[in-house]
Amino acid sequence: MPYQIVTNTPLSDEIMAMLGDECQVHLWAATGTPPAVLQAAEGFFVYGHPKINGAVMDTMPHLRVISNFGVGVDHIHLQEAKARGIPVGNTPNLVDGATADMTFALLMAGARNLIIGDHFARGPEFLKYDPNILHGYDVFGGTLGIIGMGNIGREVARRAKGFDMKVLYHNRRRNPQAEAELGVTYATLPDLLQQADFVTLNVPMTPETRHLIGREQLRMMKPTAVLVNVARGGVIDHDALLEALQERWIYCAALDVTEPEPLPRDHPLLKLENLVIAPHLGSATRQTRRRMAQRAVDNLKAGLRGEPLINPVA
Ligand code: 8YV
Repeated sequence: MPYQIVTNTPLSDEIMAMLGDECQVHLWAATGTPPAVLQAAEGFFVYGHPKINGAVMDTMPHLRVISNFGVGVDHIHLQEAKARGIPVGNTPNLVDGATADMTFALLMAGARNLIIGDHFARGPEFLKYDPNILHGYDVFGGTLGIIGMGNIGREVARRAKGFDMKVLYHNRRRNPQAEAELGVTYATLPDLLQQADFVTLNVPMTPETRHLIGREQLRMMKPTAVLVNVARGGVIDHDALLEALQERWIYCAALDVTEPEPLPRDHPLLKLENLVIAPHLGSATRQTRRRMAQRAVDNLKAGLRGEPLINPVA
Protein backbone atom coordinates (compact mmCIF):
# COMPACT_ATOMS: atom_id res chain seq x y z
CA MET A 1 0.00 0.00 0.00
CA PRO A 2 1.66 3.29 -1.07
CA TYR A 3 2.09 6.16 1.38
CA GLN A 4 -0.75 8.67 1.13
CA ILE A 5 0.55 12.18 0.40
CA VAL A 6 -1.22 15.51 0.06
CA THR A 7 0.21 18.51 -1.72
CA ASN A 8 -1.20 21.98 -2.21
CA THR A 9 0.20 22.49 -5.74
CA PRO A 10 0.04 20.06 -8.68
CA LEU A 11 3.48 18.46 -8.93
CA SER A 12 5.63 18.22 -12.04
CA ASP A 13 6.33 14.88 -13.69
CA GLU A 14 9.89 15.19 -12.40
CA ILE A 15 8.77 15.46 -8.77
CA MET A 16 6.19 12.70 -9.28
CA ALA A 17 8.99 10.47 -10.58
CA MET A 18 11.08 11.26 -7.48
CA LEU A 19 8.14 10.29 -5.27
CA GLY A 20 7.74 7.09 -7.30
CA ASP A 21 5.38 4.21 -6.65
CA GLU A 22 6.02 4.49 -2.93
CA CYS A 23 3.68 7.49 -2.73
CA GLN A 24 0.14 8.17 -3.86
CA VAL A 25 -0.39 11.90 -4.28
CA HIS A 26 -3.63 13.82 -3.67
CA LEU A 27 -4.30 17.50 -4.11
CA TRP A 28 -5.07 19.42 -0.93
CA ALA A 29 -7.07 22.62 -0.91
CA ALA A 30 -7.78 24.63 2.24
CA THR A 31 -11.44 23.69 1.87
CA GLY A 32 -13.00 21.07 -0.30
CA THR A 33 -10.47 18.26 0.16
CA PRO A 34 -12.42 14.98 0.31
CA PRO A 35 -12.63 13.78 3.95
CA ALA A 36 -11.27 10.36 2.94
CA VAL A 37 -8.07 12.00 1.60
CA LEU A 38 -7.61 13.95 4.84
CA GLN A 39 -8.20 10.85 6.97
CA ALA A 40 -5.63 8.86 4.98
CA ALA A 41 -2.95 11.57 4.65
CA GLU A 42 0.40 10.54 6.11
CA GLY A 43 2.67 13.15 4.54
CA PHE A 44 2.16 16.78 3.47
CA PHE A 45 4.38 18.02 0.62
CA VAL A 46 4.16 21.81 0.92
CA TYR A 47 5.00 23.56 -2.34
CA GLY A 48 4.39 27.30 -2.11
CA HIS A 49 3.28 29.12 1.01
CA PRO A 50 -0.15 27.91 2.16
CA LYS A 51 -0.94 28.60 5.82
CA ILE A 52 -0.54 25.34 7.70
CA ASN A 53 -1.78 25.90 11.24
CA GLY A 54 -2.97 23.60 14.00
CA ALA A 55 -6.52 23.51 12.65
CA VAL A 56 -5.22 22.29 9.27
CA MET A 57 -3.07 19.65 10.97
CA ASP A 58 -6.09 18.47 12.95
CA THR A 59 -7.94 17.68 9.73
CA MET A 60 -5.23 15.05 9.02
CA PRO A 61 -5.10 12.82 12.09
CA HIS A 62 -2.52 10.42 10.63
CA LEU A 63 -0.05 13.04 9.41
CA ARG A 64 3.54 11.95 10.21
CA VAL A 65 5.62 14.52 8.33
CA ILE A 66 5.37 17.97 6.76
CA SER A 67 8.01 18.47 4.07
CA ASN A 68 8.42 22.06 2.90
CA PHE A 69 9.79 22.72 -0.57
CA GLY A 70 11.84 25.79 0.35
CA VAL A 71 13.82 27.15 3.25
CA GLY A 72 11.37 29.70 4.71
CA VAL A 73 8.76 28.05 6.92
CA ASP A 74 6.92 31.12 8.22
CA HIS A 75 3.69 29.76 6.70
CA ILE A 76 3.85 26.62 8.86
CA HIS A 77 2.98 26.83 12.55
CA LEU A 78 6.01 25.03 13.96
CA GLN A 79 4.87 24.89 17.59
CA GLU A 80 1.56 23.37 16.55
CA ALA A 81 3.45 20.74 14.53
CA LYS A 82 5.75 20.05 17.47
CA ALA A 83 2.80 19.76 19.85
CA ARG A 84 1.38 17.06 17.57
CA GLY A 85 4.75 15.30 17.16
CA ILE A 86 4.84 16.02 13.42
CA PRO A 87 8.40 16.70 12.15
CA VAL A 88 8.78 19.55 9.66
CA GLY A 89 11.55 19.47 7.04
CA ASN A 90 12.88 22.21 4.75
CA THR A 91 15.60 22.70 2.12
CA PRO A 92 18.31 24.97 3.55
CA ASN A 93 21.59 25.78 1.75
CA LEU A 94 20.24 24.67 -1.61
CA VAL A 95 18.60 28.03 -2.41
CA ASP A 96 21.48 30.31 -1.44
CA GLY A 97 23.24 30.79 -4.79
CA ALA A 98 20.09 31.24 -6.86
CA THR A 99 18.56 33.66 -4.35
CA ALA A 100 21.78 35.68 -4.18
CA ASP A 101 21.86 35.82 -8.00
CA MET A 102 18.29 37.10 -7.95
CA THR A 103 19.21 39.70 -5.33
CA PHE A 104 21.83 41.03 -7.70
CA ALA A 105 19.56 40.81 -10.73
CA LEU A 106 16.97 42.98 -8.97
CA LEU A 107 19.59 45.35 -7.59
CA MET A 108 21.01 45.92 -11.07
CA ALA A 109 17.61 46.15 -12.72
CA GLY A 110 16.71 48.90 -10.26
CA ALA A 111 19.99 50.80 -10.35
CA ARG A 112 20.30 50.65 -14.16
CA ASN A 113 16.64 51.19 -15.10
CA LEU A 114 16.53 47.89 -16.93
CA ILE A 115 12.77 47.38 -16.78
CA ILE A 116 11.71 50.92 -17.70
CA GLY A 117 14.41 50.77 -20.38
CA ASP A 118 13.01 47.52 -21.73
CA HIS A 119 9.50 48.98 -21.94
CA PHE A 120 10.82 52.14 -23.59
CA ALA A 121 12.97 50.23 -26.09
CA ARG A 122 9.90 48.26 -27.23
CA GLY A 123 7.57 51.26 -27.27
CA PRO A 124 6.56 53.72 -29.97
CA GLU A 125 8.63 56.59 -28.54
CA PHE A 126 12.03 55.01 -29.15
CA LEU A 127 12.77 56.27 -32.66
CA LYS A 128 16.16 57.83 -32.07
CA TYR A 129 18.95 57.09 -29.58
CA ASP A 130 18.93 59.68 -26.80
CA PRO A 131 22.02 59.81 -24.58
CA ASN A 132 20.20 61.94 -22.03
CA ILE A 133 17.68 59.41 -20.81
CA LEU A 134 17.49 56.85 -18.02
CA HIS A 135 20.73 57.54 -16.24
CA GLY A 136 20.91 55.24 -13.25
CA TYR A 137 23.59 54.71 -10.63
CA ASP A 138 26.91 52.87 -10.66
CA VAL A 139 26.66 49.51 -8.97
CA PHE A 140 30.40 48.81 -9.00
CA GLY A 141 32.27 50.55 -6.23
CA GLY A 142 29.07 51.37 -4.32
CA THR A 143 28.25 50.56 -0.72
CA LEU A 144 26.04 47.55 -0.23
CA GLY A 145 24.11 47.07 3.02
CA ILE A 146 23.06 43.47 3.59
CA ILE A 147 20.40 42.98 6.24
CA GLY A 148 20.65 39.35 7.35
CA MET A 149 24.09 37.75 7.17
CA GLY A 150 22.91 34.16 6.96
CA ASN A 151 23.67 31.74 4.14
CA ILE A 152 22.01 33.86 1.45
CA GLY A 153 23.46 37.11 2.80
CA ARG A 154 26.94 35.60 2.61
CA GLU A 155 26.42 34.63 -1.02
CA VAL A 156 25.29 38.19 -1.79
CA ALA A 157 28.46 39.51 -0.10
CA ARG A 158 30.61 37.16 -2.18
CA ARG A 159 29.07 38.50 -5.37
CA ALA A 160 29.51 42.10 -4.20
CA LYS A 161 33.28 41.56 -3.99
CA GLY A 162 33.33 41.06 -7.75
CA PHE A 163 31.71 44.47 -8.11
CA ASP A 164 34.33 46.13 -5.87
CA MET A 165 31.67 47.09 -3.40
CA LYS A 166 32.14 48.04 0.21
CA VAL A 167 29.86 45.71 2.17
CA LEU A 168 28.13 46.61 5.43
CA TYR A 169 25.88 44.11 7.13
CA HIS A 170 23.39 44.07 9.91
CA ASN A 171 22.39 40.92 11.74
CA ARG A 172 20.88 39.96 15.10
CA ARG A 173 24.33 38.75 16.11
CA ARG A 174 27.67 39.82 14.69
CA ASN A 175 29.20 37.25 12.38
CA PRO A 176 32.99 37.30 12.95
CA GLN A 177 33.52 34.45 10.49
CA ALA A 178 31.84 36.38 7.67
CA GLU A 179 33.79 39.49 8.66
CA ALA A 180 37.09 37.58 8.44
CA GLU A 181 36.28 35.61 5.30
CA LEU A 182 34.42 38.22 3.27
CA GLY A 183 35.74 41.51 4.61
CA VAL A 184 32.25 42.70 5.51
CA THR A 185 31.73 45.30 8.24
CA TYR A 186 29.04 45.14 10.91
CA ALA A 187 26.82 48.21 11.20
CA THR A 188 23.80 49.10 13.31
CA LEU A 189 20.61 49.24 11.28
CA PRO A 190 20.47 53.06 11.23
CA ASP A 191 24.15 53.30 10.21
CA LEU A 192 23.67 50.77 7.43
CA LEU A 193 20.57 52.51 6.12
CA GLN A 194 22.24 55.91 6.15
CA GLN A 195 25.43 54.77 4.42
CA ALA A 196 24.33 52.16 1.90
CA ASP A 197 23.70 52.86 -1.78
CA PHE A 198 21.98 49.49 -2.04
CA VAL A 199 20.12 47.71 0.74
CA THR A 200 19.22 44.04 0.40
CA LEU A 201 16.89 42.15 2.70
CA ASN A 202 18.04 38.58 3.29
CA VAL A 203 16.38 37.77 6.62
CA PRO A 204 13.82 35.09 7.48
CA MET A 205 10.26 36.21 8.28
CA THR A 206 9.86 36.19 12.06
CA PRO A 207 7.97 38.37 14.54
CA GLU A 208 11.23 40.37 14.93
CA THR A 209 11.65 41.04 11.21
CA ARG A 210 8.00 41.99 10.53
CA HIS A 211 8.02 45.56 9.16
CA LEU A 212 11.73 45.87 9.92
CA ILE A 213 11.70 48.45 7.14
CA GLY A 214 9.02 51.04 7.84
CA ARG A 215 8.67 54.81 7.51
CA GLU A 216 11.43 55.61 9.99
CA GLN A 217 13.91 53.30 8.23
CA LEU A 218 13.00 54.43 4.72
CA ARG A 219 13.45 58.04 5.82
CA MET A 220 17.02 57.20 6.87
CA MET A 221 18.00 55.88 3.45
CA LYS A 222 19.74 57.91 0.75
CA PRO A 223 17.48 59.48 -1.90
CA THR A 224 19.61 57.59 -4.44
CA ALA A 225 19.30 54.21 -2.69
CA VAL A 226 17.89 51.00 -4.15
CA LEU A 227 16.04 48.68 -1.75
CA VAL A 228 15.91 44.99 -2.69
CA ASN A 229 13.65 42.43 -1.00
CA VAL A 230 14.13 38.74 -1.75
CA ALA A 231 13.13 37.65 1.77
CA ARG A 232 9.43 37.89 2.59
CA GLY A 233 7.01 40.69 1.79
CA GLY A 234 6.19 41.28 5.44
CA VAL A 235 9.71 42.52 6.17
CA ILE A 236 8.71 45.84 4.54
CA ASP A 237 5.72 47.93 5.56
CA HIS A 238 4.15 48.34 2.11
CA ASP A 239 2.17 51.48 3.02
CA ALA A 240 5.41 53.13 4.07
CA LEU A 241 7.14 51.90 0.91
CA LEU A 242 4.39 53.33 -1.27
CA GLU A 243 4.81 56.73 0.36
CA ALA A 244 8.60 56.52 0.09
CA LEU A 245 8.50 55.70 -3.62
CA GLN A 246 5.79 58.22 -4.46
CA GLU A 247 7.64 60.97 -2.62
CA ARG A 248 11.07 59.78 -3.83
CA TRP A 249 12.62 59.25 -0.40
CA ILE A 250 14.62 56.52 -2.16
CA TYR A 251 15.49 55.94 -5.83
CA CYS A 252 13.65 52.68 -6.26
CA ALA A 253 12.62 49.38 -4.75
CA ALA A 254 13.04 45.97 -6.35
CA LEU A 255 10.82 43.28 -4.87
CA ASP A 256 10.74 39.56 -5.44
CA VAL A 257 8.23 39.15 -2.60
CA THR A 258 5.24 41.09 -1.35
CA GLU A 259 2.54 40.88 1.28
CA PRO A 260 0.04 39.76 0.25
CA GLU A 261 1.54 37.75 -2.59
CA PRO A 262 0.50 38.49 -5.22
CA LEU A 263 -0.54 42.06 -4.53
CA PRO A 264 -4.12 42.90 -5.57
CA ARG A 265 -3.97 43.77 -9.28
CA ASP A 266 -5.03 47.36 -8.61
CA HIS A 267 -2.46 47.93 -5.85
CA PRO A 268 -0.94 51.42 -6.20
CA LEU A 269 2.62 50.06 -5.90
CA LEU A 270 2.15 48.30 -9.24
CA LYS A 271 1.60 51.63 -10.97
CA LEU A 272 4.96 53.08 -9.99
CA GLU A 273 7.86 53.34 -12.42
CA ASN A 274 10.38 53.30 -9.59
CA LEU A 275 9.32 49.80 -8.56
CA VAL A 276 10.78 46.66 -10.10
CA ILE A 277 8.81 43.54 -9.24
CA ALA A 278 9.15 39.81 -9.85
CA PRO A 279 6.73 36.97 -8.99
CA HIS A 280 8.83 35.32 -6.23
CA LEU A 281 11.54 33.88 -8.46
CA GLY A 282 14.37 33.78 -5.91
CA SER A 283 15.06 30.07 -6.18
CA ALA A 284 13.41 29.55 -9.56
CA THR A 285 16.15 28.00 -11.63
CA ARG A 286 15.91 24.51 -13.04
CA GLN A 287 19.00 23.27 -11.24
CA THR A 288 18.11 24.76 -7.85
CA ARG A 289 14.49 23.66 -7.99
CA ARG A 290 15.62 20.13 -8.90
CA ARG A 291 17.93 20.00 -5.88
CA MET A 292 15.19 21.41 -3.64
CA ALA A 293 12.69 18.90 -4.98
CA GLN A 294 15.01 15.98 -4.26
CA ARG A 295 15.65 17.20 -0.70
CA ALA A 296 11.94 17.80 -0.06
CA VAL A 297 11.19 14.29 -1.34
CA ASP A 298 13.99 12.79 0.77
CA ASN A 299 12.72 14.60 3.89
CA LEU A 300 9.20 13.42 3.15
CA LYS A 301 10.18 9.80 2.69
CA ALA A 302 12.36 9.83 5.80
CA GLY A 303 9.41 11.11 7.84
CA LEU A 304 7.06 8.54 6.35
CA ARG A 305 9.46 5.75 7.29
CA GLY A 306 9.81 7.13 10.81
CA GLU A 307 13.47 8.06 10.20
CA PRO A 308 15.09 11.40 11.15
CA LEU A 309 14.65 14.06 8.47
CA ILE A 310 17.76 15.24 6.63
CA ASN A 311 16.85 18.87 7.36
CA PRO A 312 14.50 19.00 10.31
CA VAL A 313 13.37 22.52 11.19
CA ALA A 314 14.23 23.08 14.84
C1 8YV B 1 10.58 28.72 -2.80
C2 8YV B 1 11.28 30.35 -0.93
O1 8YV B 1 10.41 28.93 -4.12
O2 8YV B 1 12.86 28.78 -0.13
C3 8YV B 1 12.04 29.65 0.13
O3 8YV B 1 11.84 30.01 1.30
O4 8YV B 1 10.65 31.30 -0.69
C4 8YV B 1 11.33 29.93 -2.33
O5 8YV B 1 12.65 29.84 -2.72
C5 8YV B 1 9.26 28.46 -2.25
O6 8YV B 1 9.33 28.19 -0.91
C6 8YV B 1 8.57 27.36 -3.04
O7 8YV B 1 7.82 26.51 -2.26
